[in-house]
Amino acid sequence: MHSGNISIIGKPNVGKSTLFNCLIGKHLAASTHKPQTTRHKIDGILYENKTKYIFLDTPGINFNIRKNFNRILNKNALSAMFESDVILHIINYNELDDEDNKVIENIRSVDSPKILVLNKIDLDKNKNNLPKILSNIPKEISSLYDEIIPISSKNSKNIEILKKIIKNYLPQIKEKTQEKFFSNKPSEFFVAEYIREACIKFLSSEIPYSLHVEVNKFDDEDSLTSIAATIYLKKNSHLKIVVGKNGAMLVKISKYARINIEKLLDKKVYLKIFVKYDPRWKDSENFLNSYN
Ligand SMILES: Nc1nc2c(ncn2[C@@H]2O[C@H](COP(=O)(O)OP(=O)(O)OP(=O)(O)O)[C@@H](O)[C@H]2O)c(=O)[nH]1
Ligand SMILES: [Mg+2]
Repeated sequence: MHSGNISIIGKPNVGKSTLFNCLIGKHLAASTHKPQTTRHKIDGILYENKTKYIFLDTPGINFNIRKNFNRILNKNALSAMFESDVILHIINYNELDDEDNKVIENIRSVDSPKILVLNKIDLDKNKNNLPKILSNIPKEISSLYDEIIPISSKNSKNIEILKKIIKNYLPQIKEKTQEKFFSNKPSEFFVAEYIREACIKFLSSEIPYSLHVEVNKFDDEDSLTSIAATIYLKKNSHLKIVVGKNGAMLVKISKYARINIEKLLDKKVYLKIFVKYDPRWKDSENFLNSYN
């Protein structure tokens, strides 16, 4: 069997998490229209074609940084490259800007095989653009990569071809048995992520960036999983927005999270979410340490 780590890296918002979910066929990683959605390195395991693919989704690499928090996100994303047998560098199909170039500077020093993935080709209404776009990539950049492939994560276009290409670069191992796990992260992690994803989707721009979710109880019984979680907010004034009129926003967030948790666990879920004001979460050492 072939097996190895494949890291998915790139600047924010190019579709890394969407591709990650598409590759493993499960909604594991939060993916939204807002940049800097992903905070953690997330692994997802796929057994297919006599191959064990261990995909790593990473936070968008953002070099406009002054804050500790962003620095930690970047460190996590970049460190994933060094644990990888293959690196997938994702860009928007028709764009290669300064932010992408900074990622390229970091990739340069890594020995692993590299694949440049041009995502979102479904947006290319004039299909003839693609050959031109490919030939416009400067030779100095294209020569860094072992393969270049245009895809659409949204429409699953060229995803099977991408998996086959990746397989060619993965080492062979003796292992024959398949583990049951689809990730090394515990279920609690995904519960917190679905709640955070719902917040990013339903709340206006600045609030989701300054909140943090913790799972306080996870009782897995035969027919029902009972879960309690808390959303911690950095500003007191955000409390009434997150709860909403007569609790309507919290109901919406809970419903979105519960439906996704039920799909993941394949079980009925009872989910209770609390909302609290905690101005210190972003600087707390525990919190920062959880981002590895
Ligand atoms: N049209 C189109 N949109 C896509 C495609 N892939 C991703 N998107 C959209 O791009 C946006 C960003 O997607 P994400 O998967 O969250 O991007 P990301 O790179 O993980 O972002 P960060 O975690 O913030 O770095 C979302 O609105 C996606 O729906 C694609 O193939 N086609
Ligand atoms: Mg992401």
